[in-house]
Amino acid sequence: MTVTLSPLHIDCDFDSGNIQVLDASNPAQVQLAIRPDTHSGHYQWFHFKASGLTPGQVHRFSLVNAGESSYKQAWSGYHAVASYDQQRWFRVPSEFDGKALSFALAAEQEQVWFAYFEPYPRARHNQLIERAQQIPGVVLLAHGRSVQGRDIPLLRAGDGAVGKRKLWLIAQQHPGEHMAEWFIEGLIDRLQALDATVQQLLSKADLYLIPNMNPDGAFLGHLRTNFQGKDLNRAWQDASIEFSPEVFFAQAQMKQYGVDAFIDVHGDEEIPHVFTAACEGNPGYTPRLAKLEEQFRTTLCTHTRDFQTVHGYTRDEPGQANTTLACNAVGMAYDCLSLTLEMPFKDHDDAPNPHTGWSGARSKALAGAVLETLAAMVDDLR
Ligand code: GEM
Ligand code: ZN
Repeated sequence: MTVTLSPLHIDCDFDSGNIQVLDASNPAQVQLAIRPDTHSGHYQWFHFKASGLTPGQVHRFSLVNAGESSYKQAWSGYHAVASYDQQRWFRVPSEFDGKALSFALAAEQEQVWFAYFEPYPRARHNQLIERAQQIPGVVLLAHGRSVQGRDIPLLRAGDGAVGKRKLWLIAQQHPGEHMAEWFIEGLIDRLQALDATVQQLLSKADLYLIPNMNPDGAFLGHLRTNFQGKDLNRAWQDASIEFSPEVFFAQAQMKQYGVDAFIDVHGDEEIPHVFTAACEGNPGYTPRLAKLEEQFRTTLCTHTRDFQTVHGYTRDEPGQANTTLACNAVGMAYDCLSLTLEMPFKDHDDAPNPHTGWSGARSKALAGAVLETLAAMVDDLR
């Protein structure tokens, strides 16, 4: 008796959804493509729902244009994430043949979500901002507006008293790097716990947090750019209300309140490790800043196995930094410790977790270690 399987229904009409259905007629081999960012050629982020699965049946999905994506070399060693409930995400063995990224799932339920990384939903962002404002000492200091008019909250933990250090953490300039807002959620969880380390840190410093710098891109399922097609992490020398209001807002707030340390939270497509990039290529870079960067890295290593200093980006040559990047622009403007913190889309191979790879939960835990690190070095920042 031949069993005819009905075609699957593929949907992405939701927050951070991104897929293009090429041919879903064969439920055993579904042909898909990733859609580029609006007004930009960048693409790599995908997120879609497949329904009509047959439990027990192996369904195979191919992203046929992966070989032309923004970071095509990053697909080797990468495994897609899946979830039956949008809460618990797990890795699905994937393979890249130079053109398509394919993954197969022996369905356990009739519907499943797939994504490039565990998505951070806008609804969860809204709840996070509400929850944060219930924490004693945390205020919504200001809010900017994205190109499409979405809210960009700036939170401050601390009273802003004169003499306190101003520590800034911004996240998800690159909208597909959802691990970044998971990180900020972990940081806010620690503020809510208000343990001794956090109390000690907040007695000397205020934290300025922008949990999502690019809400339009995140909602639209972009990898890299805002609604105008602008890479916000290349907009820090020429930000404008029209093309990059998100950066324009952040810079205005930094100018108003000052900056004593800055961490720009990102995700990296290719390197299977957690690492930082710093300001060694900035004009005016000093041994003081070099020492602070090294102190941050070595201290963070003592607080978590999910960080390392061997793998990362090539260091910039002296005076050769691209100062359109947030890390370099802020480090130069405020002569302060300034870092890009990178978490992997794959796994942190020094402490791998094959079931989840890098995940939202691990991003959250890393934030706690970063808070411990900032508390340990707050007296040395100036
Ligand atoms: C990166 S930051 C690149 C920093 N490079 C060096 N050599 N310091 C970007 O914006 O390209 C951050 C990211 O995309 O995650
Ligand atoms: Zn990035």
